[in-house]
Amino acid sequence: MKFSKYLPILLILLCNSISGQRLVKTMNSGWEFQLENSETPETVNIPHTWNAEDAFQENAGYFRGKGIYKKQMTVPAAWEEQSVFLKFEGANQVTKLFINDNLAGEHTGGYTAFVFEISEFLKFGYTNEIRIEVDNSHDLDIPPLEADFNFYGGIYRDLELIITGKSHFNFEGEAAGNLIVKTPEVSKDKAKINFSGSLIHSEDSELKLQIEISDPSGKKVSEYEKEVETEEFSVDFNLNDPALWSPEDPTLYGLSAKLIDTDSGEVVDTYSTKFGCRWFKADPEKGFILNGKPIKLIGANRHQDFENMGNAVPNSIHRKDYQMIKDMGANFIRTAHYPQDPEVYRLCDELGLLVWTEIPVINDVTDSEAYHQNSVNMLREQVLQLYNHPSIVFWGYMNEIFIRLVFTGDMSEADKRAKIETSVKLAEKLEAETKKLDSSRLSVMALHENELYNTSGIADIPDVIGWNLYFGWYTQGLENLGKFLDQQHEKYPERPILISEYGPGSDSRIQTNDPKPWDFSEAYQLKSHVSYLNQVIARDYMIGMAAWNFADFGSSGRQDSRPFINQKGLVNFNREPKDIYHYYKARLVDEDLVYIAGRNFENRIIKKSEPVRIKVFANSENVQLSVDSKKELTSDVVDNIAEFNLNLTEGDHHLKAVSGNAEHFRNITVQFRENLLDNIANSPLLINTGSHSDFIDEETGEIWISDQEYSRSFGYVGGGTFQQSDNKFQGSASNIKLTTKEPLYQTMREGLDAYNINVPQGKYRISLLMTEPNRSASTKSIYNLGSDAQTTSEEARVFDIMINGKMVEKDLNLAAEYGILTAAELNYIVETKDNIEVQFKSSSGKPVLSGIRVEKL
Ligand code: GCB
Repeated sequence: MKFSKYLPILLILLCNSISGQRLVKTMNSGWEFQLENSETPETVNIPHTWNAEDAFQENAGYFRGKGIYKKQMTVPAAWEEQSVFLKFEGANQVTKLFINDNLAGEHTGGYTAFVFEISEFLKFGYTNEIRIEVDNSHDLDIPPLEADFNFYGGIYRDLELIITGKSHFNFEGEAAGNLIVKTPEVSKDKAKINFSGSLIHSEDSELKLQIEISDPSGKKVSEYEKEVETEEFSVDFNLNDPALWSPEDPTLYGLSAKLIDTDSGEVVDTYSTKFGCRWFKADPEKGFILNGKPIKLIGANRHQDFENMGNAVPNSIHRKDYQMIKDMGANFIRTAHYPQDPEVYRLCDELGLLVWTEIPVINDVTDSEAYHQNSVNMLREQVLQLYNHPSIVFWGYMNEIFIRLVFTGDMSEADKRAKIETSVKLAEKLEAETKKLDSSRLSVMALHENELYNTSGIADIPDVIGWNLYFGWYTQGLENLGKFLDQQHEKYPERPILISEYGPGSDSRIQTNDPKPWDFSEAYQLKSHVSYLNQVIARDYMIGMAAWNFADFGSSGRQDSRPFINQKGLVNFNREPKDIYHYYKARLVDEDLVYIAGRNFENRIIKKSEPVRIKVFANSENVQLSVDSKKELTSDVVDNIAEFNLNLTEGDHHLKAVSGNAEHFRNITVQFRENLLDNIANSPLLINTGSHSDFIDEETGEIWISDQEYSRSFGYVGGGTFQQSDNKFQGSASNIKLTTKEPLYQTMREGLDAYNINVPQGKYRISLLMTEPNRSASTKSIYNLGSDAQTTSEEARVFDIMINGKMVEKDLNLAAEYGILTAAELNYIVETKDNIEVQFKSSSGKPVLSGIRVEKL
């Protein structure tokens, strides 16, 4: 065969090219994994976390401890002439690497990369055992100490094996193999570039360093070649008329470097990176200035977890998220509350998103040398690893650092002072370290709404201040936002400020035309974001704003309308957009756009006298809406919303909205409340008692309509909407056990006398949905009331229920019989001529009713 005579040459070429290039490959697949407390190992792939499920389970307290990963690796004999490294893009939070039972490296911190050289531990030509122990136990010396998100444990980012020649670029230290490209001077005409780093020079070779810079089109624009004399290098380049990086035009330059063995000509190691040319500043009067032009930063925060995956998400999800953020028209992202996957920053460079990245020093500080040092290490790793990304403009190092202090009731004044002192000291260290490593970017910290940040002086430390502001949610009044900002601006005129977080929780299952704070409706989320956008855009001094949060995310301590999830996302945990995502799009993108709101509100069950309220998001001056291909209505667009009040008949209707060149369709169904009982033979009457919102059952599509007072047809008699005393939430913001329809049970009518339903003659099943909302309610049954009941501080809630005069529950104590915050559904069969009257009579405390279903049998 002709081919065979070339085979040796081919092999030589192949071996050369393998040994000549840096080889990088993932080591993600096929690990044996075992938690320290489990008996049996399982096989897993990286990215991996052991908390994807248990962080979302009842009585959370997800597992925080040690997980052990093992793998056999056959190491070719030829690698003895190479250097071998393992690179972790991230593992939460303390990692120990053992090669053949020898400790090869140890790292603290869950959100940055680290590299261990393993050459000296390997048996070349043999099978080697790799064991990795990762521990996410709570540790008072490691940030974050506590926060409103889950600290999922595991090797949750890619793991790479890297093979280079004996001489190679340096992997040691916090940069984890990153070599630094600086752009110390950039203008329209000229950019100065500096490339620096260090290398390991094996004794027996002469080396040269070759560097090439390519422009955004890939064309070589500059090069450098020199014998290596020292292990440190620093090379300057000049570019004329540089292409400037910006969100509209994210142009990237390339830099590639080679280490070449001078004698053999062999490339022993390579390194490549992208960088961009831009300049910027934060002006306390004019806001953010990029390449000489003001730009209002508008975008979102983003957590890194995803439904059913925890933090162990593949790069494809990072890509999807950032593409969605860009498509929304955002130009800004805060990677709250920690450095994210390396892929994230590559994406932000490429897509054109300005970035605030931060280290996870959140809520509280430990006054220990180790905590301070770990914080500094995290900061150094963040800056040195991410330095080259032109998208990054802010280095953040603290979030709401006094919140634990403010909310801890029993802290002594001396302890408070000590806490403030150590926090300020740490901030000073972190600021100094940031500036030492990178004086070209802006330092920033995020504060919660409290004057302590000003009085303690901590807010004077960074270049820029971000306020996390929840007016209209945690504190009263959306309109108070502007007042607060103006006061701050007036008091601290030299301080550039932005809003680093804002936004209410929302749940696609909760729909209303009458939104209220804390109702978790999509409508309130819209109302709140419109108001924030208007108030910030009207103020030139504001640098910008970042919504909290791009997506719903896991937080095991939370009990909102979906337990264990923070629901302030513009999109759901699975990234399905909520209405508000489309609103931002209409508000921020340039091309024609129109969207009929209410993807989860297509069934409108309204009073005959009420119009059907339709909101259309658009970015032109007006919107044309046609209904059933006939009526054509026009409405002006105000704040990117056109509103239509339609008088429609019962049944299905087809809506078409047109704005500029864009169109959007939605089918809606209208039913009149007055007719529901006439139709009860076909569909049960479902009422979300005690709530002004409709609740949509995701499993069945059934709609539990908002409550109404009885005049005729159906409704409550007496009582009020239940309001938790220590909480702004309408109803009880608590996980309700034994149901997935939490909001239905969370809201309730309390102290009612009766519920009337004027049904036609027949036989019915009445279901009463109830829960005891009071966490400390007495669970003593009525039969024990008396001497021992008096010893409990809480009054027992005990009541009778009668249906059409017949006692169906005597002395019902929900807490005693079904448990506190537990869903109870009580069903009764009733035959009647024309009416169902459910009466409630209290013996102690107020009766409650969360929902009522009337079904004709
Ligand atoms: C904040 C925190 C963030 C929380 C958010 C919230 O201010 O910085 O971590 O998730 O509020 O939803 O309460």
